[in-house]
Amino acid sequence: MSSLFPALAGGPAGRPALRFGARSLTYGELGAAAGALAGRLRGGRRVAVWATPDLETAVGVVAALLAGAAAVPLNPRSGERELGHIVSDSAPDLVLAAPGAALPPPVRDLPRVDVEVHGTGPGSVPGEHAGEGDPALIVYTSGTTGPPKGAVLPRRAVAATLDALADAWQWTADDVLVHALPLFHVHGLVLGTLGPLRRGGSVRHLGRFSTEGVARELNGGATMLFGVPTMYHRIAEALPGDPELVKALTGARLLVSGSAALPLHDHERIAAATGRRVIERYGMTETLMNTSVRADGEARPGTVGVPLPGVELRLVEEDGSPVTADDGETVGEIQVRGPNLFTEYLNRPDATAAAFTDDGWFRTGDMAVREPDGYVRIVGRKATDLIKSGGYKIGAGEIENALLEHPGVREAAVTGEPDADLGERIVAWIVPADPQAPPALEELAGHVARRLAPHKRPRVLHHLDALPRNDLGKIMKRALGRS
Ligand code: MCA
Ligand code: AMP
Repeated sequence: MSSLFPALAGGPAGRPALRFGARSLTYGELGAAAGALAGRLRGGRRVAVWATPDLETAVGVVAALLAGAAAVPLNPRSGERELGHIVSDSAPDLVLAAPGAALPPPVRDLPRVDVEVHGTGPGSVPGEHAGEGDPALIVYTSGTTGPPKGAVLPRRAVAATLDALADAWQWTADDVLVHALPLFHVHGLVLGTLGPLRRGGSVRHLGRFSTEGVARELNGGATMLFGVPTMYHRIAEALPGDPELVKALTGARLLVSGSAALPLHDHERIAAATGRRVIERYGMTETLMNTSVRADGEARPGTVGVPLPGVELRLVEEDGSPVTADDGETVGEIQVRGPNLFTEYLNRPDATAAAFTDDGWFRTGDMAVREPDGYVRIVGRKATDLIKSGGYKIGAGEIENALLEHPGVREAAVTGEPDADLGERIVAWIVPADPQAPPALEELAGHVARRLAPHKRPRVLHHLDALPRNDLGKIMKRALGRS
């Protein structure tokens, strides 16, 4: 198949490719380092990558893809429970990590290969011996219940989505992207890292998000910013007192938000301070990118734009019939079809089958309306048990299960409630085992953070005498919070 990274073999070797903090690699250096590592990985099937926000993560993933293996990015902040599940479910041959990175137990037991970023390669980048249907990445994503599922993303999907975005955003080798997104999800890894490398452009990763970092890089030559709404919210808050940030956003070629809805208030505050419009795109781990406001189109706040080239999108009624009225009012579930889709949930044929209609459309679970001119406006989600906090998707069920493992918890329910910064915040409702000594929020937050991941921890806790249940014993979450 054609290469995922033509610029690695064909472009000018001195061109900047990656910069993480003070460390950087040109295309020549990246080709040498990733090429050498790919030589060691050749013949491998699947490799885990300890996805810290470092050069090594980017080099490790590129090397895996050059070798024709699938990369399984691991969140280094995940707890033992979550890492244990991902490692046993994906059964990687080995783990790639930065030299010196401390790996916790379930990952530590895998054969380890350190990623050397200044390795000397064979002088040429190896050809990519993999078919377009072969897996490129396995990215774990939460469902309403149970542990996260591994979405198997073929090489075709990565290439298709990045090329469709290049078309929509006029994204070229001249672009310098800045972001601070985690590298174990699609947004930061596929769009934010593989995207610039496929174009032959460059990326500067901030390591950790700060408005100062965004201002510094955009004022220092970066052209594009990618972020989740929480980041744009923090930018909107900082703009009135930060002329450098105003200058930075004003001068950027493209400001893109995704992973959750950017509230209109933040859209408007940014536009008022800078004269610039943030554009939104809509995607999902399973589908990569589906729609976007185009760089040459009208930036219409509150919408996620139009389907990307190659993506078929329809809205469907409750009974499965397609919505025919593009009237901006009729709500339906978004279903998509195209080369950007995943192939399956790893080891979960049941879940894979349930995710698709008989005629091959993927059910996103997102509810939307479509304007007469095709712009899509997302209005909600089908599942109330999915929470989006800081741009992370979090299943209520997995947090409830973790809470129930705490000795102080007899019953637990988890909901999301609006939060100006995070979009939604996680709320835990528990019936304590001992009403005289109910566990405190910090205790339960630490418990969940250690088992699952810090972003899954509850931020609000309510103690109840009993959970509201219907006649069948099912918890009535809608009744929570109204008492
Ligand atoms: C706090 N911390 C704890 C605890 N409490 N650690 C352990 N135990 C505890 N009890 C720590 C955290 O680890 C962290 O450490 C710090 O306290 C702050 O945590 P938190 O409040 O959660 O973080 P934040 O500063 O509020 O983060 C906001 C953020 C983040 C930077 C916007 O939410 C983020 O990076 N979001 C991006 C999500 C994303 O990329 N989603 C894409 C998936 P420390 O201070 O050391 O950091 S969606 C996707 O891919 C689809 C395809 C799409 O459409 O994009
Ligand atoms: P994830 O499963 O973590 O990949 O998150 C995918 C989900 O994020 C989608 O199903 C949407 O609910 C949500 N999402 C992504 N981008 C947007 C956006 N621009 N506006 C609203 N929701 C979004």
